[in-house]
Amino acid sequence: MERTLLIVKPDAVAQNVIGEIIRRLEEKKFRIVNLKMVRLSRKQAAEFYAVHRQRPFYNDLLEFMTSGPCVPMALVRHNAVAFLREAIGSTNPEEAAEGTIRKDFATDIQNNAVHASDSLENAAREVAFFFG
Ligand code: 3AN
Repeated sequence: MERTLLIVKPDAVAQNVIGEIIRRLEEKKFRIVNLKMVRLSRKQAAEFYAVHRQRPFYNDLLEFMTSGPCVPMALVRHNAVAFLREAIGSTNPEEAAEGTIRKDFATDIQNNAVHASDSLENAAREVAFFFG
């Protein structure tokens, strides 16, 4: 079993689809082992996305991620990291597969509804970031 992190981002919270996203994950056999609603501070968002600090979209990303509450959750499943990345779809919703969360709920490449850890190593770091 693996543990990974999903964040329902502020755009999806504003669309009232927290429950629908959770329903889809539970249907795919992810077990929620931790969950909360938080409004990230600028400092927290900067730390979480530090890997992107040289990218041109970094400032906009921090603005977006601090624009409203988000819902991080720790999920457990066999092969959780890869399965979750598949379930959310491509970063750019125009490239996301049918039936993925981003295909259905993302607005654009920045306002893309959810975050999911991209490796087991990052999953451990990101789960610890929110849940200690
Ligand atoms: P993913 O979330 O699919 O792992 P990353 O890690 O490359 O994608 O990007 C982190 C976040 O940064 C994305 N979820 C998105 O909100 C934002 N982002 C990524 N690429 C772009 C881009 N080209 N323009 C604007 N925002 C972007």
